[in-house]
Amino acid sequence: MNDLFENEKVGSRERLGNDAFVLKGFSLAIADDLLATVAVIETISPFRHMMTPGGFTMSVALTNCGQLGWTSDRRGYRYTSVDPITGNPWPTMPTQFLELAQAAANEVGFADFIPDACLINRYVPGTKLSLHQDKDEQDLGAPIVSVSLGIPAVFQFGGFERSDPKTKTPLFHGDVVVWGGADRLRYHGILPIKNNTHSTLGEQRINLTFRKASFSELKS
Ligand code: MD3
Ligand code: FE
Repeated sequence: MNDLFENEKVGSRERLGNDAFVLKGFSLAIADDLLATVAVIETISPFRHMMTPGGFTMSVALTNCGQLGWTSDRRGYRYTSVDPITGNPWPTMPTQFLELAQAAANEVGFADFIPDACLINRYVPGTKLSLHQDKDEQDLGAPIVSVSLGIPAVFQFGGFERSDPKTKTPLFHGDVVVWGGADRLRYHGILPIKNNTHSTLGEQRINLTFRKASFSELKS
């Protein structure tokens, strides 16, 4: 049902801003492989609900792969090379992930995107991600690439102040979004996920967010 709806737009591009694009269905052909790889990653670093510095437990469950992983606790948000739950490095970023992120960035004019962090968010119906900016990364010149899998979400895209007007964009299984340049620091969020079932993921949405968190080439 969702796949059918979405498929009518596969291959097209929507512009959300000067430097922000939705590539409809860009990852559809390899979506099953991506999900099989996420299943392996979560055996090494499981999904968990992190606590915000303000003391709230996030409704999104997350894990990471790559040299750096995004984490949150009472002391703040930051990137770490070690998973605080396992005490081990985050799982290596699969070549397939890296190549997908690179290809998507390249498609809209960001050449040579080499992400060192892939945050993997897991949503179930009712999960939301409140309006925020991504500013924990050192290299704000690099774009961010996001891959949506599973049940649909509505993405909110605002301005540079929390109160600025927002647009709403539905994101479906296989869609890839690239943000950079002028749009990199815009406020954004995910509205509460509606009840839905996806043919392979069931009542879940998985989002891969690729970022360049560090200036330096870290050793693993
Ligand atoms: C827009 N994740 O993890 S896609 C996040 O679908 C996050 O899980 C959402 O926002 C999700 O921080 C939205 C990623 C995204 C990331 C950075 C952005 C969208 C962005 C920076 C500027 C504008
Ligand atoms: Fe974000």
